[in-house]
Amino acid sequence: SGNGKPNTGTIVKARPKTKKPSMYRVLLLNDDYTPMEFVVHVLERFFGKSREAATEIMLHVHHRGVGVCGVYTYEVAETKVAQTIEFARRHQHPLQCTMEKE
Ligand code: TYC
Repeated sequence: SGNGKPNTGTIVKARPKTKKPSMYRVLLLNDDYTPMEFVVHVLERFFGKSREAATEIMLHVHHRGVGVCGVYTYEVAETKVAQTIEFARRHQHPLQCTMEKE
């Protein structure tokens, strides 16, 4: 209550719930065939990375097998994964991308 009207027993405004959304890591996976330059381009185009940051992530994935492209809310992460896989497929590269809850 607390809204000035007669109290009906309905809970009017308690603390507004500002739940933080769960966040998801988007991961890029290494393979033996996708050109390094293509991976750098994907990171620039779909993940907003600079040439330098993209190269660093690409080399990390190349050497370690997997790496983080970014951390996003569920729908944004899902969209970036789909865009990456579709763009790679269209260029006939086997590049794979996935997401995991943080
Ligand atoms: N391993 C690839 C090569 O040697 C390069 C590469 C890096 C592929 C990162 C995928 O996610 C990847 N051409």
